[in-house]
Amino acid sequence: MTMPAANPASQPAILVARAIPPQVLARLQQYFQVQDNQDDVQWSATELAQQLQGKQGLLATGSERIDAALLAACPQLRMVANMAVGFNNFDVPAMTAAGVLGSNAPDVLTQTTADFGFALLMATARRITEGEHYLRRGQWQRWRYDMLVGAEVHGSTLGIIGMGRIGQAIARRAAHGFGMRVLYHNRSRLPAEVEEQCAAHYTSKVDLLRQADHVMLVLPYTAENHHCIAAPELALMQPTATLVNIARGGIVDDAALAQALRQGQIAAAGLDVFEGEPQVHPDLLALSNVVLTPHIASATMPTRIAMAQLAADNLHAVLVAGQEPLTPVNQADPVARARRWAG
Ligand code: 8YV
Repeated sequence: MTMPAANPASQPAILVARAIPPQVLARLQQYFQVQDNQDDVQWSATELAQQLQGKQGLLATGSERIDAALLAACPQLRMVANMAVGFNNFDVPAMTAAGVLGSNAPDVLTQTTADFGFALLMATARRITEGEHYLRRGQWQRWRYDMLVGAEVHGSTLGIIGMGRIGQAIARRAAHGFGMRVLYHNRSRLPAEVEEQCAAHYTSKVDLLRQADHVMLVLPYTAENHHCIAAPELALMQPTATLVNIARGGIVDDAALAQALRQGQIAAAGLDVFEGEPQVHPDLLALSNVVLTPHIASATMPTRIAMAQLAADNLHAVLVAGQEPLTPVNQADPVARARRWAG
């Protein structure tokens, strides 16, 4: 964003669905008539549609569902910019059919999220939170050779399911920083030079689950990926293995995972995302061999500012500069788009 629009009355109207970093909000206010939600009120779908009346743009987070009903109720809406790389809150075909553009926020969170994936892997394999709870409960009386022994991380085999930008950033940390053997499974195999940079070997999902000491999930949530890890997949893993999910709730069958952990079918899990979050399956809460975090993989302030700024830049590109989104997730149907833009 460079030049403010000359006449505030002619500025496009947008809604910012949740609280965002104030410096990004201030920049948006230079170009748009902004209705913000810095109180971070969580609206129902009906309330969101009400708040969106007369707005051409929406800055959303992963929490707002953008579907056919909302789009039909908001005929002036032209563009939704998600402050998240994942966009499973978008019904993309419905947006495309309605002539509404969507964007996500890739790249800006890749390294931060990969750092967190590694932190969760380390905490899970080396039983860090379990150790802290043990200490805080006053159970640490003396040293013992087998007290809270965990699994090796360095030199072990990491299996990554979902080898997009974040998966690749994790592979580089694993191979080059920890001397790990990296296996990956992905919808499509990566070009040879990318495999080489990541020192990663393509395998089937079954072989990956059988061979990996640690399995990391970094794939997008789609209908096909629902319960990609459920009882049959957990049964393939080693009893000493750990599972880390930094992708999305619903990719893992949380009830089946709790059972596998309880029965010692796998050793431990690190979870940043949950089915039906912010609710967490009670069986997971009851287990000590799970590290649980509240969907914070991208939570550093520089990264959250960059995510909000990229969403703002996408709105600016479309609604102020008359360009295409910088990081689009769809190409709106041209006839429906022309109709909406004319309305
Ligand atoms: C967000 C995420 O914090 O970008 C994503 O896809 O999962 C997180 O970084 C969350 O979706 C809120 O928008």
